[in-house]
Amino acid sequence: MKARLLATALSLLAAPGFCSPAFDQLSAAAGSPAMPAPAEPQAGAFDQLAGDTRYWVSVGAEDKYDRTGLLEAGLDIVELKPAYVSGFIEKNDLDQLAAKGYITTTRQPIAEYAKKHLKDFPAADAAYHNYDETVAELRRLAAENPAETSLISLGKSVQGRDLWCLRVNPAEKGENPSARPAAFFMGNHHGREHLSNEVALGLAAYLLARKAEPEVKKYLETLDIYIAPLTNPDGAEYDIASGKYRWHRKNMRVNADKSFGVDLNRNYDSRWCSAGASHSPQADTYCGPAAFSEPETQAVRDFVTAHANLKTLMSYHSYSSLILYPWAGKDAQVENERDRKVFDSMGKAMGTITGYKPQKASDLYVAAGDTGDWAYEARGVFAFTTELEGTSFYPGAAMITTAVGKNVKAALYMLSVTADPYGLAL
Ligand code: 0X9
Ligand code: ZN
Repeated sequence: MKARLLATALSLLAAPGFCSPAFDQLSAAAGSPAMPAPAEPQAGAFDQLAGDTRYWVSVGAEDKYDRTGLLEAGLDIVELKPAYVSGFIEKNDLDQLAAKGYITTTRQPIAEYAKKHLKDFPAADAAYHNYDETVAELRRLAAENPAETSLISLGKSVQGRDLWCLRVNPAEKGENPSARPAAFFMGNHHGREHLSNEVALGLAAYLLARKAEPEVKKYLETLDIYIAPLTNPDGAEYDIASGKYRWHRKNMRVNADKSFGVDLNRNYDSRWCSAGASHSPQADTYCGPAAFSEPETQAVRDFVTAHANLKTLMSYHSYSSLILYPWAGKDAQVENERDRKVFDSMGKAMGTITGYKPQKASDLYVAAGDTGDWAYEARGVFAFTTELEGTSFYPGAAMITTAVGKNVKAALYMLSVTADPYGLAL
């Protein structure tokens, strides 16, 4: 692996845009004196990151196997290019990367990175909904559409916030069972992915504003629709609590080593922590002490388990413009041919509608314990992950309208096949 990654790093250096730290790091890997340790984050202007020991790095990675290994080494992959990836990593894990054969081409304390990428919340991004505003919007939608909706809590977060879910079904309310085929849309499982909350909220608003139009009316008359926009409320709130973003991905569990946060999308009981996740509590890809150790994943598990009528699921994330489907946790396609046809066909259709690229999740990297793998494995649900568009977790308010527009169309497609997904495999 070392030789391969070294070749990757050399090719990176030939590319424009790579500066001297990359060269220094490569020299260090080849046996020259090590690059001096970067300055620690400065206190002051970036107090929201005080004590945050993560670095923004770029690391040579040629394929999904390299990327999977990097996730296991604690790298939180945020951006992906053919020859390298970029993302956040704890200083302790960064210090181990060279010994594991990885070549780091850029490295920057998160506070330095933040200086170039920071946007305030909510001043510049007031259109985004924080927790209270999300709850208020869900309550408004429920109050204005009492005949069609009910509001349920899927459970509570580590810090005691409710995971609210709007049920759209005129025939049954609250926890009442329904024989109708069900679809579940969830957002913001990762704290900093605020656009995913907006897409789920936008979908709820769209369906109710157009409840009298023939297509939506048909879904309201035949389906059981659930929308939970904020499924990691503590993480999303922490990300914005200081008024400046913190790039916070995980929930707010206080770990055994006093670090905080478990990656909810590595905490499901499907090949838990077997690939693409870290056992190190400080890592952004920390899978937790056990599968389903977290109340937020327990809540999703209990909801999915209690609703045998569930046929389809969409978990919104950001960013990369992708439509992902199982398997994520192993380097294999779904074994059952009919199921595979359904996944392929739905993925293609939603890819065409959104312009996002459909692929099996493990083609990006192998990462076990995500929502989709578990929901499909445990309950046969056709479960997808959408990585919304953009080039940042904080793409600005203008992107809400475009992302909601195309993803509502894809959601309508998902609803159109929820009654009979296997109709796609005939
Ligand atoms: O890594 C994740 O949890 C998801 N990407 S994100 O940037 N939103 O964190 C992708 C999950 C899909 N699973 C795999 N690609 N294996
Ligand atoms: Zn995510």
